[in-house]
Amino acid sequence: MSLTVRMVTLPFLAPFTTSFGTEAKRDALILQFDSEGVRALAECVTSVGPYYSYEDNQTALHVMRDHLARLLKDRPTPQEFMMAAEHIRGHNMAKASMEMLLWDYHSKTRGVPLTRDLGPTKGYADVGISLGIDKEEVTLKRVEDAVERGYQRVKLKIEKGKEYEIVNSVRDAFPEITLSADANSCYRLGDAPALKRLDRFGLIYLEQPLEHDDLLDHAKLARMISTPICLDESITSAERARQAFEIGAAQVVNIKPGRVGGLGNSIQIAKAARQHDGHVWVGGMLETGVGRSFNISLASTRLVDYPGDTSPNEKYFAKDIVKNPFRMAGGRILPNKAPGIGVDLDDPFLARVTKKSWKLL
Ligand code: OSB
Ligand code: MG
Repeated sequence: MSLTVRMVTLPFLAPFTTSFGTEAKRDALILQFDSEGVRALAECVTSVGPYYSYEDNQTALHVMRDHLARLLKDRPTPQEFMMAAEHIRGHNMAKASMEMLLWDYHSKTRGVPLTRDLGPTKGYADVGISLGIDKEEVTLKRVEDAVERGYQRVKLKIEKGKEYEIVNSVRDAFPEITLSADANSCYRLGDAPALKRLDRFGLIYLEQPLEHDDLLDHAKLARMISTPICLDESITSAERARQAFEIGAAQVVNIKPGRVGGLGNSIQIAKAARQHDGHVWVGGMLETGVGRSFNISLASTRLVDYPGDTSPNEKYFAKDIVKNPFRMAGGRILPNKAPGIGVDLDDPFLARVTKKSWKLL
């Protein structure tokens, strides 16, 4: 039995800018668990710094190495692993990477595609695109390209003070498309008048306008604007999802398995949302094809009803570490059919882009 974590660096085709910063490359932690002839894989969604959340690659490595790795020795189920890890507060991304590793491991052990183990499936994921902040003409070109490629929804990253002009110009050029905006927590409740001005653009939702851990002010904002609110950062567990829907802080939830501690919690959150007549979609963290494959399996379940940020590998990387990148057709991506996540690693390329590796078991 062995557990290896590799730090893999892949340059982005174009820098990705959000209200919290710009990333030019992905430094991904790729986990590999080998046991009894089965090789399981997963990806930790942390990045170089604690900007999207308090976790980053270094905290995740520490928590995995010093607290979580030993829990894998008995090859627990994902549920058993999460129970054993319950005494560790937070660190959902570190936990999620191992939880997902175990989903892949057990699905592969039984020779079943991961999608089948996640419950009733649609058989495909509906795909939207997330566009980073850029100059107006660049954004307009990217939207045009996305529409041509068949993306079912376009999400624009926005920043405080510049939200109106960018949404206005995209909406003006594309009156019919399904459009959303993601603030990544850059506003406060006092900015409600500026956010109310976005109501006229008929956005399908406004994603995470207020603080990364807030519910209450989102509930207040929801009563002041007509655009539905989608929460991303604020939803870290099924309990938080239930609370958010109960107080009217959200009508939509962006589920990222990494943020919420894995696929088990993702499914619980989706169920909580649907019980409250909320909408559900699967987000992304600029993952390589390894992390993406989990998202696409989750996005294929019947619990997910809105297009997600699950664009195919080619959007971000000239070359991915997987040999079988996802292809999108008609705005949909089919999950892999091979056992587990069904991803074929390009081992020589992986070795070339690996900057460092650690043996945790
Ligand atoms: O808020 O959804 C977000 C990327 C990094 C951090 C946060 C977010 C995002 C994205 C990218 O929107 C979505 C993708 O992976 O394609
Ligand atoms: Mg978001």
